[in-house]
Amino acid sequence: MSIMDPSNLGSLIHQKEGHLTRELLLSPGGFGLGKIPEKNLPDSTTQMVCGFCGTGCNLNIHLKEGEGICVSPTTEYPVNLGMACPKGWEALSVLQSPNRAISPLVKKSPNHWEPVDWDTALSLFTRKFKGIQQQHGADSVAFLSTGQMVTEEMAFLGALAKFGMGMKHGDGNTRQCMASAVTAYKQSFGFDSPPFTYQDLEESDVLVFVGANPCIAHPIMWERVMRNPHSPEIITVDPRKTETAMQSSLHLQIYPKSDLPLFYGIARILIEQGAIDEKYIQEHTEGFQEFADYVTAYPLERVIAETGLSQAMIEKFADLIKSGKRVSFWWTMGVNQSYQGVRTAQALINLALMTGNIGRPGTGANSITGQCNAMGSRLFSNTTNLLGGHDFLNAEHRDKVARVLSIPTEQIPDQNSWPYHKIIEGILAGKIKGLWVICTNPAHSWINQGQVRDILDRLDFLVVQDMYHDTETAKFADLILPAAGWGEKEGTFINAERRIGRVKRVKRAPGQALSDFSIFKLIAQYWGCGEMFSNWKSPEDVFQLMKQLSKGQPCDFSGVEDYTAIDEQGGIQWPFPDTETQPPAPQRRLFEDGIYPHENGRARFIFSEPSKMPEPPSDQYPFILLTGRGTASQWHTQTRTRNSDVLRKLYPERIYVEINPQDARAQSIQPNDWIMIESQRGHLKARAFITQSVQPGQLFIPMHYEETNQLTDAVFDPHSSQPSYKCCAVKVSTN
Ligand SMILES: Nc1nc2c(c(=O)[nH]1)N[C@H]1C(S)=C(S)[C@@H](COP(=O)(O)OP(=O)(O)OC[C@H]3O[C@@H](n4cnc5c(=O)[nH]c(N)nc54)[C@H](O)[C@@H]3O)O[C@H]1N2
Ligand SMILES: Nc1nc2c(c(=O)[nH]1)N[C@H]1C(S)=C(S)[C@@H](COP(=O)(O)OP(=O)(O)OC[C@H]3O[C@@H](n4cnc5c(=O)[nH]c(N)nc54)[C@H](O)[C@@H]3O)O[C@H]1N2
Ligand code: SF4
Ligand SMILES: [Mo]
Repeated sequence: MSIMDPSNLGSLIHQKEGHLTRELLLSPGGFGLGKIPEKNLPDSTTQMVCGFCGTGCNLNIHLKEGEGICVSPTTEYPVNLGMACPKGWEALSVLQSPNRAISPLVKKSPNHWEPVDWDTALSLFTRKFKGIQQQHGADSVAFLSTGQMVTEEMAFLGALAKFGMGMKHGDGNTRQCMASAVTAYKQSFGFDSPPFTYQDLEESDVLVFVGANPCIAHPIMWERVMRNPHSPEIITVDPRKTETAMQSSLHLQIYPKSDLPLFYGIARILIEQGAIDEKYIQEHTEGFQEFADYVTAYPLERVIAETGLSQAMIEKFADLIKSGKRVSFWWTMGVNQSYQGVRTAQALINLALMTGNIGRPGTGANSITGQCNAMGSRLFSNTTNLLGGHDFLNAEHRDKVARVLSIPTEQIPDQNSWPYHKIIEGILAGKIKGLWVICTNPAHSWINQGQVRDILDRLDFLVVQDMYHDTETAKFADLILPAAGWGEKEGTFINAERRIGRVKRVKRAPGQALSDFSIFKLIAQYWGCGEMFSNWKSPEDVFQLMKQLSKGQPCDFSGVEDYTAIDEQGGIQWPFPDTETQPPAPQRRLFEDGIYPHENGRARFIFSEPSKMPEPPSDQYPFILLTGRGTASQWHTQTRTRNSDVLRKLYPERIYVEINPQDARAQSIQPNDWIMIESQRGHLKARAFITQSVQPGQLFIPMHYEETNQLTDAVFDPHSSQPSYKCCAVKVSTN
C-alpha cells in the first residue's frame, strides 16, 4: 500500500457531496470550510469533463465574470453522479503556476532560452523543419502526440503533419498506454471497441480486475463499484496487494507476468466442467475448438507452478466465474504494458466470449483507458489509424477521408507510421533529425531514460509544445511553444466507455499561450498549407468534419448534432449514427446483438504460447521491479499536479520504493532509508517503504518520479509495440 492512501478521499468526497454547502464548494480546493466574502462568490456555472483520467467525470465550473473560480462535481451526469477525485477538485488550481510557458522560447545556448514573439517562433519552426526535410527527405521530421488534448486538436495535428507537412512518422503516448488493448480488440472483434458502459460496474455480480488499481488510478469508477447493490464478488489479479486488492473479496497475488497461464488454466477448467455458453460460442465466435484443444496444455500443476497460486485459489476463481450470472472482466496497465500484453488482453476476451459474458448488462471484456482522451486519440490522432478509425493501407478509406476533407487523395500516406520506439530508433540511426513533441513528456515517461535522453540530444531540431516550460523534455528543446491547457480552450474528449464530452474555455490562457488548435492553424499558414485547412475555422467546425469521417464506421457518431446536443444529453456514447430516430439512452453497451465488426460478424478466439520473461531475475539482479501509479493525487510526470498546494500535500514528495519486510531485513534496511536500486541500464536512490504489499523478491516504484525510467528495460509487445514498463530485473544495495 502506498505511503498515503487518498483512495479514501473518494468516499469522503462522496459523503460530503450529499450535504454540500455553498461555502464548502467555494473553499480552496473544495475541502475546507470558511466564510467567503460576497464579492468573491460566483455568478454563473457551466459544466465540462475533467482533463485528467479516462473516467471522464463531469465538473461544474463556477464562474465569476466569465472566469472559472472553483469546481464541484456534477450530480446529474451519468459518469460520476456527483463525485470527483482530488485531481478533479483541483483542476483549476494547476492552471495557475509560475511554471506556465507564457511566451515562445528559443534556445540560445545550453540551458538558456529567450522569449520571442509568435512570428519569430513560427518562422523558425518552418525554416528549420523545412530545411531538414529538404536535406534529408520529408520523413526525417516526425511528431509525438498525446491522449490528453481535445479530439479536434488531435485531428488537426494529425492532418497537418501528415497531409500538410508531408511527415510519414507520428505516434503518441497512447502507445505507452493503450496499444495492446487496441490491437487485442481489433484482432478479436474487428474494430477497436471497448464494449462497456459504466453502469456495468453496478450491474455485475462478479467483477474481475486484472493489472488494474482503480482505487488509485480511476477512483470514481471504483466508487461506482462500491455502489453496486448486488454484493458482488470482486476479484483482483495483481502481483501487489494494492488498495484495490485489499478491498476485493479474492486477491490472486500472481507471480509477475503469469497472467497467461492463469487465464488459459481457468479456461481449461471451465471447459472441462461444461461451464461455457455453447450457443453463444457457436452463433457468434470462431476458433473455439482450437482454443479448447490448446488450453488442455494448462493442467492445475502447471498453473500452480507458473503463477505461484494455490490450487484452492485457482479453483475458487473458476467457481466464481462459473457461478456468476453477470461477470465482467476489467483490465488496465498490468495487462497492456507487457511483452505479451495483446495475448493477455485476448485471454480475458476469450473468457468473456466462451462464458457468454458480453453484450449483456454487467458483463464484458473491458479495457479501461488511462488518459482523458485516449479514446479520442485512438480514433483521430492520425498515427496508427487514418482519421476516424480508418486504415492508411486501404485505398477506399483514403479516398473517403480525402473526399470529406476536400484534399487530393495523394496527400494521404499509403503506409503506416513507425511506432514510437521505431521513431526513437530512427533518431539514433540518423534517419529522423527533427521532432515535434506535443502534450507529452517523453524525457520522463519513455522507457529506459539513459538512452532516450542521449537520443533527444542528437536531434537537429526539437520542438516542445506544452503548457509548462519546465518539463523534462522541454530541457532538451530548441523551441518551446506555450500551449493553453484544459479549461482554457474548446473541444471534446471521449472517455473509457466511448462517451463524447465537452471541454470549455473558462479561463484565459496566461501570457501569449495559445490553444493547440490556434497553434496548428498558425503553423498551417506559416508552412504554406493554410488553404487545406480553410474549413477548419473552429473546434466545432472540426467536430462536424469528424462526424462525417466517422460515418459508416463502428464508431459512427454522425447523429450527434453539435456541441449543444452533447451538453444536453450528458455526453453521448458512440455509436450514434444519424439514422437513429430516438435520443441516445444514457448508458449504452456494444454487441447486444452478438454481431462483431469482423466481416463474418464473429469474434475470434486468439491465443499463443506465453513468451519467456525478457529479463528474469538473476543472481546479479535478483529482484523484479514493477512500476505504476502511486497515489490518486499524482498525475504522470507531475507537470500539472505538482502545481496544486492541495495535491502536493496528498503525496510523498520524494521517490520511494516499496520493499517486502523479509527483503528489508536481509539487508538491514530500515523504514525511510535511502537505498540504491540498480538495473543493467541505470540506477537511482529511493526511500525504502517497507510493506507487505509487495511480495519478497519484488519492488514497486511509482512512475511519477523523474528517476523511475532510468531502470526500465526497452522491451515491447511484438503485436502492439507497447513498452513493457512493469517488469525488469534490479538489485538493491544500501550504499
Ligand atoms: N492518480 C492517477 N490516476 C491515473 C493516472 C495517474 O498518473 N495518476 N494515469 C492514468 C493512465 S494514463 C493510466 S494508463 C491508468 C493506469 O491505471 P492502472 O493500470 O490501474 O495503474 P498502474 O499502477 O500503472 O498498474 C496497475 C497494476 O498493474 C499491476 N501489475 C504489474 N505487473 C503485472 C502483471 O504481470 N500482472 C498483473 N495482473 N498485474 C500487474 C501493478 O502492480 C499495478 O498495481 O491510470 C490513469 N489514472
Ligand atoms: N515506468 C513507467 N513509465 C510509464 C508508465 C508506467 O506505468 N511506468 N505509464 C505510461 C503511461 S500509461 C502513460 S499514459 C505515459 C504518460 O506520459 P506523458 O504523456 O509523458 O505524461 P504527462 O505528464 O501526462 O505529459 C503530458 C504533457 O502534456 C502537457 N499538457 C497537458 N495538457 C496540455 C495541452 O492541452 N496542450 C499541450 N500542448 N500540452 C499539455 C503536460 O504539461 C505534460 O508535460 O507514461 C508512461 N510511462
Ligand atoms: S476520477 Fe479521473 S476524471 Fe474523475 S475527477 Fe478524478 S481524475 Fe478527473
Ligand atoms: Mo496511460
